[in-house]
Amino acid sequence: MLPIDKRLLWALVLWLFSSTALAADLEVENPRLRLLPGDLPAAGYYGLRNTSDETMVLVGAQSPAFARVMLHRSVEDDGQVQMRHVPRLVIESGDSVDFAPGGYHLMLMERSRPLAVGDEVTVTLEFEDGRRLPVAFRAVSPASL
Ligand SMILES: [Cu+2]
Repeated sequence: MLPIDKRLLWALVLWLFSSTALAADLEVENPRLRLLPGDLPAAGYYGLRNTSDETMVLVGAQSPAFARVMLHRSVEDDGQVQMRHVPRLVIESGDSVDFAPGGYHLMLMERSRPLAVGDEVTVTLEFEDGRRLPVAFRAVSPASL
């Protein structure tokens, strides 16, 4: 037997198991980050499919490149488009949600470093059951959307 701390080994096995299980349970399509000039908030768009047999509840996200990340939805109210904070987004088994202009989006505020078109930014999606899904977003210009 190798002199490895058993608890450490066990933690590693659990971590490997949980991260591969999550990757198999959710599919992320075309993750992209729309950059606006200056320190205006960036918007995160992607498709998210729940391929597991459980209901998944998205409750937030965070990124090392931004101080704050929120789940938003653009809604039209009396002819005016407004953004609302979405505290919980339920995705039933087999369903998918499209984060796209004019609907659901991630709002990423207060950059912690300068960003340019083409940069890769990690955004970690957070689920109600404590699961975390890191996703690599590509920064794009608003004109490309
Ligand atoms: Cu927003």
